Amino acid sequence: MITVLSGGIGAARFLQGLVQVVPQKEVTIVSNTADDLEMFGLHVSPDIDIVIYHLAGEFSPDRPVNGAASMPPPSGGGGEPFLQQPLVNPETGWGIAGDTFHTLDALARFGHQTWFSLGDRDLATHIHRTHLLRQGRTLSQATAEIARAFGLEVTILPMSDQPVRTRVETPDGLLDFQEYMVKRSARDAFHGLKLAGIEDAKPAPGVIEAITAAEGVILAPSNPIVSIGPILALPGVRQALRQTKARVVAVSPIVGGAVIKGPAAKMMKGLRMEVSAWQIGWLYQDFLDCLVIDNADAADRARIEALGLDVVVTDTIMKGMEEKAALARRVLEAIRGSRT
Ligand code: FO1
Repeated sequence: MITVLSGGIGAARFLQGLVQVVPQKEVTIVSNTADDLEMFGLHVSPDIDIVIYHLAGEFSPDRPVNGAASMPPPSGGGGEPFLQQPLVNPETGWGIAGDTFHTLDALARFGHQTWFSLGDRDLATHIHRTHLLRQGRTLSQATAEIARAFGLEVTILPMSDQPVRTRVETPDGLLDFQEYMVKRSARDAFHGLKLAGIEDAKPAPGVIEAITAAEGVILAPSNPIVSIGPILALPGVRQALRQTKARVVAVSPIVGGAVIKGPAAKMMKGLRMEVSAWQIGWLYQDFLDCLVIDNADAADRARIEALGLDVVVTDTIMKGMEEKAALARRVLEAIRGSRT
């Protein structure tokens, strides 16, 4: 079994590669839920949905999209179908491809806020999730039902069934994460964050077991501060990562000393951190076995090794399905120790 600690888009793209090389049934995803929000009384879990929409879609038994003829068959799966047309909107990386926004437009008439773009089909997910929660299901149970309805065989665990919410410290005071990120386009200076509710939150059922019983644990190339950070802040998670017999491998979200997309660089600088692959290794050094870094960061190798970590240098930019699968294979090799 492979367990992946996951944020949103970067993690979802990595997972598209992983499910090409590991059967879905052998993959457990622990998703950040500190970005969750309530809109129009509906519970929205952006990171969970981003992962579901990236992994759901049209499958075919043929080669992957962009796949070269020389591509070896997926290991272990023996005929796992390839995802040809993901459900996710390819332009944004969130929401559903081809979705419409009639409901949001109609809500604007009543004075509702529309800065968070919830498409009509996407809204069905949030309506259903909220319905399940009001019937008394936990977020874990609701997430499992939704993932199954989208035809997924991976296990998706929210990091916690209790609400944990990221609040960003800015010169204008504390802002809800999505207000900071989306409504105000991450323009405010980032002075730090608070995880509201973390004191009362426990890891969701199965999270600690997924870490301790896995063959390998992967930290996806996600924002270390607001995506992976909240998962690590839950009681017992860091300890489980330190104690597990599994190899723990992180994929650096840094490429050439920068972040491809999103506010991670701004947040790291705001916390007086270096924006570098080394800094990622430093943040995870107490439990990490191996850091996978991009070729563009190869100069950091010795500094990261000095932290006591193995380092794999490879191409981490995931342009097409083929590159995603190649990166996943490289990470699996790091777990199984065949090449570092
Ligand atoms: N991100 C945006 O930048 N603008 C949006 O309007 C927006 C809407 C949205 C709706 C559903 C959903 O699941 C995600 C959405 N996101 C949007 C992305 C999301 O807020 C962030 O990328 C994640 O929270 C960070 O992982």
